[in-house]
Amino acid sequence: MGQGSSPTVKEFRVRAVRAPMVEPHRTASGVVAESPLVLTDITTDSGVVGRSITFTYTPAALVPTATFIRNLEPLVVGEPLAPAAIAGKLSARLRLLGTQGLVGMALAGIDMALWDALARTHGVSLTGMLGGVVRPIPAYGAVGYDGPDGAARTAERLAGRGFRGMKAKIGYPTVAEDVAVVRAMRDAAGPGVTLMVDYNQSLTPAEASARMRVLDAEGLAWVEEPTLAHDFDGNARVAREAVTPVQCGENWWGPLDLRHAIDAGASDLVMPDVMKIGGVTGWMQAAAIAHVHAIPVSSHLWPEVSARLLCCTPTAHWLEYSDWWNPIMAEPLVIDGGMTQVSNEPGSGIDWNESAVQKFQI
Ligand code: SMN
Ligand code: MG
Repeated sequence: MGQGSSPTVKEFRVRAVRAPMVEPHRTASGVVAESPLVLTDITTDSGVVGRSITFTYTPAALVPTATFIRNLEPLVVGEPLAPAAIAGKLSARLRLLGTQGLVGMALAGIDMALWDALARTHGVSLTGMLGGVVRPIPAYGAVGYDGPDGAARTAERLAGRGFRGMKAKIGYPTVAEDVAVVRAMRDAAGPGVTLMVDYNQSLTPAEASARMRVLDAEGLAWVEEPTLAHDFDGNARVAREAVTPVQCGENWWGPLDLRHAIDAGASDLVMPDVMKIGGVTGWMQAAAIAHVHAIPVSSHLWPEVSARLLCCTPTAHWLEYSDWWNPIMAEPLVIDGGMTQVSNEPGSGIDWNESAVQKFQI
């Protein structure tokens, strides 16, 4: 790259891995027992490599997503390393097909790898590349759908590691069981720990409102996805009737979904997922919309990238901590005293543990 000239995109390397999870993650809407991941490495003509993770939830979507990312390579190779411009070009080219689902995931995988490459090209962290300053963000841990005893065990472990927030999966057959889990978590975590709950879209709006009349007494920081993620009217009804703030976002496809949800009053808080919201480019647009509405923004999975993005998010709230992908990471995100510890190392924090990647590659 000569002075004044910018690098261009040279090539993609796309690999599919199935990373095992130490413990399956249970929710009211199913179990996640492993992480099917597409790892994308994009090399520039100056030899810099940017990397990203695409999480396909089910192994059935793994190879199709990897193939689709590979198929987009010819549209990106030779382009200047300008992630927002490339995102605009790709979404325009795919407008007739649509940019949700696997298409959106593939686009986000490319976008995140391009931003990583751009930050590394300039020798700055992703936060610095976006004009922010790296700082600690409060992180919460996950309590699975494991009943009161399981919730207590996990809550005690998380509190022992210094987490000051934790979120339980609920949606048991009765609200009394939901309450029992919250209380078990509180007793085990001790005083001063912020508690959240997540229904994973398992209730109807009417059921959710009825359960919230009971759960509102528990002092929760939020109730997540009480009903279907795209039933904005339904979530708005729950949000109107409940005292506990409603939190949604992990299933919104792009900043437009976030706008529609906010317009509908469907979510008091928002937690976009950096992949489904459209990569770093989509996240920054979503963060701006949330900012002008004064809505707190938390993250969903992607702890390394999200820790850096939340530093550039004016209404940053909580980082969702998850260690699911640690086995394939060279330097998994560090949490200290319940806060993210991010260095100023160039990029978005994604580097592979190559021997693990090769072991789990399919
Ligand atoms: C979740 C995320 C990914 C898989 C299962 C469940 C969850 C969360 O809703 O909030 O982390
Ligand atoms: Mg959730």
